[in-house]
Amino acid sequence: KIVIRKKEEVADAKRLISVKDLEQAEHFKRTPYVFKDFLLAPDRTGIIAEFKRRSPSKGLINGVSDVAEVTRAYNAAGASALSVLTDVDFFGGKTDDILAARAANNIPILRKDFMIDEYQILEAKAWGADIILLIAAILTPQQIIDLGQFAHNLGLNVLLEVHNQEELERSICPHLDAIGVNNRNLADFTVDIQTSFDLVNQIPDDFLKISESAISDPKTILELKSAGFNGFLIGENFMKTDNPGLAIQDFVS
Ligand code: IGP
Repeated sequence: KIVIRKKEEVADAKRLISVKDLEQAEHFKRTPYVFKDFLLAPDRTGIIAEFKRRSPSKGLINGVSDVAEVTRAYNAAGASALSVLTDVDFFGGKTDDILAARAANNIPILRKDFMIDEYQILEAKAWGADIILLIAAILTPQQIIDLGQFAHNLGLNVLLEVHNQEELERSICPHLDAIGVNNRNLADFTVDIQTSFDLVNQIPDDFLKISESAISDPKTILELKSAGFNGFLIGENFMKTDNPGLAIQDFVS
């Protein structure tokens, strides 16, 4: 399954590019943006807009759009942050997507991938990302502490993703900045926004609160906001159109 595949991927990557090489990359020196500053900025929407070519549940979503062009349009429409998939096999992502998004934008970028190893966090920093994702369903509480601390020591922001109360309770620790409730059940891919409403009050106020997946209506954002959410991760609703940049513009206006 996913963890085994990621372990192989990391082992392959390590053979090609050493930790030392990553640490010498140009972006490694930059100070990452502070996620909170952009998520809560009054002139931004709280939307974390995602660039995603394909997904395991939908197959091909968008095979034509250009990552620099789309992320620039997301940014111009008031996105608080960008989410860029770097998983190759399931999501059709690539390393260069983060580099291209970074070159085109001055807002935080989330490296959206299945993080299991410190090496991937060093990659994220070297590529110019600002936020990393830790998925509770595939990590032990100790891994979340260790990876979260490792990311914080590099100045990166940490987003923890949970699906239910049990994952939230066992995973919560001080080395996190934001907690995302994924409305998509990773086991069967069914989606239910209610997951967010059910969990929001269980998230301590010291963390930013983000609702992830299956958001397709601006009205839903208003409801999530009044329930206490600060951020809204949206991918497919924009990427499934011919022009994701135009889609976000319509969505926010
Ligand atoms: C975006 P959607 O339904 O708007 O395309 O969802 C995002 O939440 C989803 O891509 C996602 C994801 C993930 C992808 C949430 N958690 C973990 C890969 C890995």
